[in-house]
Amino acid sequence: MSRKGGRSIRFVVVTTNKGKAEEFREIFTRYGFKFRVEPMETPEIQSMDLREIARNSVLYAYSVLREPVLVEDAGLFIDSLKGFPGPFSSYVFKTLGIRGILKLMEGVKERRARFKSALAFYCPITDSVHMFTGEVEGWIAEKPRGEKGFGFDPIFVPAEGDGRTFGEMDVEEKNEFSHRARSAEKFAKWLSERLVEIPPPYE
Ligand code: ITT
Repeated sequence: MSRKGGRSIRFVVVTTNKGKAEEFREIFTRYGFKFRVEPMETPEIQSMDLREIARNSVLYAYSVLREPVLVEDAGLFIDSLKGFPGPFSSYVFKTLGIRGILKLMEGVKERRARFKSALAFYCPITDSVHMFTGEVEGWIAEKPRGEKGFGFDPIFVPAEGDGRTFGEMDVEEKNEFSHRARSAEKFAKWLSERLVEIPPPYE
């Protein structure tokens, strides 16, 4: 088993996002997994469903890398904006940015929001995509706070926290609540339970 015996499938985490990579690293190192991060761009299909986007990207990544591979797609869903920016979060972050979102939220009292994560793992041994999801509820702060994390972290306050934004938390703290930590922990537990016999060349 991967955790006890150190026996684990080698896999590749494909992401261009250094913040994400750091969060995965903190979790997967705890499980003793053998993995590397590949900053490869994958085409993102247009879909309202993060799972469909992640599934498509992981199959593309596997077609290039030919190794067990993990891709995650995430987004910020704001209730009063009917779930915007959701699957468009990456594009909206680069265009409107945090300021743009705060502008759209000016004078809005209902500030509930959630981050969602869909993690897709393609396993050549089972020849299937295994999907894991995670969510965190919270609200949009009035002003950005904190320099840590990435993306919309400075304006997201997790409901289970102490009022600080994700931008004010270290990776370990963010990983106690985050959407990504939740999907990654589900994946990590699933993988730990299955790794008994790993055929070469994947061990
Ligand atoms: P890869 O696709 O290469 O992994 P990306 O940054 O494009 O990197 P996503 O499409 O999954 O990743 O993420 C979309 C955007 O949503 C991301 O750029 C951030 O702006 C935002 N986002 C996702 N997860 C976040 C988080 O934990 N904290 C803050 N913003 C986040």
